[in-house]
This record gives sequence, structure tokens and C-alpha cells, in this order.
Amino acid sequence: MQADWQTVKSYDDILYFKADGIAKIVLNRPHKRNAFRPKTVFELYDAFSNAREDRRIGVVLLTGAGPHTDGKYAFCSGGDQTVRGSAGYMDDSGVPRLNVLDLQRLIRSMPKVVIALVAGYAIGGGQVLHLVCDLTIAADNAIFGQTGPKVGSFDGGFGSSYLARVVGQKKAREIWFLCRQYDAQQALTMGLVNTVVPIAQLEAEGVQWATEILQKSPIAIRCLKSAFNADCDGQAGLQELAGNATLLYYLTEEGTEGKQAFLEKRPPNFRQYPWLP
Ligand code: S0N
Repeated sequence: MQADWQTVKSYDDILYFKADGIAKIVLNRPHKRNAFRPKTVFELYDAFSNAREDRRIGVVLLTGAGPHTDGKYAFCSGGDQTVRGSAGYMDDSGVPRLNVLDLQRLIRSMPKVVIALVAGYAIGGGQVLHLVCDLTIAADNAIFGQTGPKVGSFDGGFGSSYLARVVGQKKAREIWFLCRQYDAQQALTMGLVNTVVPIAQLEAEGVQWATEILQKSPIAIRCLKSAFNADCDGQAGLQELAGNATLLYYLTEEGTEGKQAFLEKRPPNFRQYPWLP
């Protein structure tokens, strides 16, 4: 299935498109296997925020540009080690940052479905990025892995605890402690990805999944996403879920009666509404 992509905005490190109901965000640093620097992450955050605000958009596809001139593909190889300073990844003005954590939270909490389309390497923070997406479609050349204990870093947040929820404690510990690489079929077997398709079919499959999701009820999908998150995300997860309960209450006549009564300076008439069993 094809989409008629229109460019939304031009950035330095990413590409951003929309088609009917779908946004597509592309990491565009193939010469670095799509490693992210702070600027890349700020741009990703901006594009994801735009997609979140756009009422026509229900699904976001996140993918990596490729292949590079050497013929190799990457979804993302994590933090750009060439700008890693002593206290984080240095931005253009010399401020150390780990702003990918803000992006992880946005992807996870935004009430739209985010699908990672992974071709080639999803390594380090790049593997965590696909992990925090709602769904992952892998190309048959996808390779997943962690490098933290090899390169002097670790992600003790979603990158480890949520990974363990997804693939189980034993497998998550293996992934981080041994720093091996896993192919697409292995990732499918461990439940890290939803499906594996030939590389030539990767985007079409993503558009097909997005199109099917767009036929569904936006509020049902929104509440389900926050319900899945609430199981793992503690009070922040409950806040998200409860925010949806409040949204639904605002949409009722009963909720509106309280506001109207206040504005009309009269007592609210809640007696007209049933105490449902
Ligand atoms: C992806 C790998 C396996 C690909 O290997 P391959 O195909 O042999 O290609 P290379 O020749 O290695 O690479 C091609 C060119 O791309 C550059 N490059 C690749 N990855 C990076 C990178 N991450 N940073 C900078 N440059 C990169 C290569 O240098 C090469 O360039 P040239 O041609 O000029 O030599 C392989 O490349 C690989 O293993 N890459 C490194 C993967 C890695 O260790 N990533 C970092 C892991 N850490 C994080 O991602 C941290 C994430 C994070 O931000 C975080 C989040 C939460 C909590 C903590 C942290 C934290 O900071 O730790």
C-alpha cells in the first residue's frame, strides 16, 4: 500500500511527511547509521509534537533513511558518540544533554499510535527508540542489540525495565549483559517486533497497518494505549489513563451540567442522572 507523502517542514537531521491520516518521521543521518545528536532529538520532538497536535493524524511511522552509500541500512545506532562529552551529548552551544529521554516519554504518552519501521541496525538508544514505539515492523535485514556496557553507558529506564516487560527478565538481561546482535527472526521469536517483512515491503506494510488502525475508534485506541502504559508507568501511567477518564466525563451531559450551573450561577441538577449499577 502506498501513501502520497507531502513534506511538512524541512529540518537538518530528519525528514517529516504527512499523507492521509499518517505522519512519517525519518531519521536522516545515514552516514552515521542514523545516530542521533541533541539537535536530531530536538527536531524529532518538534515533529512528534506537531503530529500529536494534528487532529487528522492518528498514526506516526518512525523510520531511518537508507541505504547509505555503502549499501547498509540503519533504523538508528543510538546516541552520536562523536558528540558525547563528560556529562551527556553536547548540543551546538556546548550544553550536555540526554534529551532522548524526553522524546521517549512523548512517543509513549502521545495519544496516537507510533509504529517503528526498522530496516538494518537498531542499536543502543536506537533499539530503545523502536522499543518505546507502540508497534514494530521489522525488515528481514533488521538487527537489534545493545552496546551500553561495551561503550560506557546504559539505559536504566524504559531501555531496561520496559524491555524486560516485553521480552522477559532473562532475555532482557542477556541483551544488556552480553551485548550480542539479534536478527529479525530472533527478534520476532522473543516478541520484540510484531512482524517481519521483506525490506522492499517495509513501508507499504507500515502504511497498511496504519490504514487499518485509522478505521478504528480514536478514543478507544487512545484509552487502550494509556491502559497498556498504566500497567508499567506507575503514577505517570495512571495520570495518563485518568486524563482520558476526565476527557470522557467532560464529553458527557452530566459533566457539562456542573460547568453550566456554575456559569449560570445556579445549583447543579445532578439528580436527573442515574447512579448506574
Ligand atoms: C550500528 C553498527 C553496529 C553498524 O556497524 P557497521 O555497519 O560496521 O558500520 P560502522 O562502520 O561501525 O559505522 C558506519 C559509520 O557510522 C558511524 N557510526 C555508527 N554508529 C555511530 C554512533 N552511535 N555514533 C557516532 N557515529 C556512529 C561510524 O563511526 C562510521 O563512521 P565512519 O564511516 O566515519 O567511520 C556500529 O556502527 C555500532 O556499533 N555503532 C555504535 C552503536 C552504539 O554504541 N551506540 C551508542 C549506544 N548508546 C546510546 O545510544 C546511548 C543512548 C542514550 O542516549 C541514553 C539513553 C538513556 C540513558 C542513557 C543513555 C546514554 O547516554 O547512555
